[in-house]
Amino acid sequence: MTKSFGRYQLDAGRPWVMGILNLTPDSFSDGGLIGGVDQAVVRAEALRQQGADILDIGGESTRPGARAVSPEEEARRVLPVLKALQYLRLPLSLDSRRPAVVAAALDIGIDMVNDVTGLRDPGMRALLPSIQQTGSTVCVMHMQGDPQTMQQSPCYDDVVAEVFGFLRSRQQDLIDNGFDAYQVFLDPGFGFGKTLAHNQALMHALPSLAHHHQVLVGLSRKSMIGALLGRPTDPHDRLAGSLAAALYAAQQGARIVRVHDVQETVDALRVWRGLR
Ligand code: HH2
Repeated sequence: MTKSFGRYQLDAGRPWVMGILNLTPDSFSDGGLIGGVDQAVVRAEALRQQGADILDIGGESTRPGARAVSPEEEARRVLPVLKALQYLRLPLSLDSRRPAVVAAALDIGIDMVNDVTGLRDPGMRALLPSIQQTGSTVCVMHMQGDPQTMQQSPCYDDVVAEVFGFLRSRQQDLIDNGFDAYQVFLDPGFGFGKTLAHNQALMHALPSLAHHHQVLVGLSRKSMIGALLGRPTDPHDRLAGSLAAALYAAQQGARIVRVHDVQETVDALRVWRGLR
C-alpha cells in the first residue's frame, strides 16, 4: 500500500527515511560539505541510491548559536539546487522559515515545507493556501526561543503537555486552513530549546502523539546523543548512537526519521522490521 507525499506516493508500510542535504557553510555536523549545485546533485543521487525516501534541503543552519542568514542568501543557496533536483523524481522537502524562500520554492516544486518555527510567521501563514494548493505537505516543529539563545536555559512546567499541546493546536489551525490531516507532520523539535531530560520525556511520550498524528523526528548526530554516550564533543562520533535513536523513534511510532547517515539508517530499519 502507498501513501501520498506531495507529488509522490511512498510505501505506507514502513517509516520513511529523510536524508539531510545541507547547503550551509556552518551546519553543526556537515557544514561546508557541499560547494555548489553539481556537488549537491552528486550527493542527492548518492542519498537516493542509499535508500532515502525524501531529501530535506536546507540553506540556513539552526544549530544553537547559529547566525541567521538573509532570505536572499538562503534563496541563492537552495533554489538552484531545488531546480536541479527535479529530475530525480524524489520527494523534496525545504527546511526553511522564510516565506519568500518558500514561495519561490513552491513555484519550482517541493513536497514538504519543513519550518522549524511551526508556520506561525504571518508571512508564512499568508502562504498557507498556496502551499495547500500545490499538494505539498508541511512539517510543524516545536522550538522554544530562537536558535541564537534556545539552549541557554530551556524551561517548561510540563514539557510533554506544552510541546504536544502546541503541535496539536498548530495541526488544528492547518486543518482549519484547508489542509488534510495526511498533509501535516508534527515534530517535537529535539534539541530546540530542550535539555536532555526534556528530550527524554518527549521521546518516552511519543506514542501518545504518534497514535493520532504523523510524526517526524530529527535526532541524528545531535548533542543529546553525545550526552547519552558521555562523549559530548564530536558530532561525527555519533553514528551508532544516532542509529539507536532512529530505531527507538520508529518503535515509538515516528513516520519519518530525519538523518545524515542514510545507508546505515535504512539498513538498521530493514533489520528492525525484519525481526519485529
Ligand atoms: N533539526 C535540524 C534542522 N532542521 N527540522 C526538523 N523538522 N526537525 C529537526 O529535528 C531538525 C530540522 C538541525 O539539524 P541539521 O540540519 O543537521 O543542522 P543545522 O541546523 O546546523 O544545519
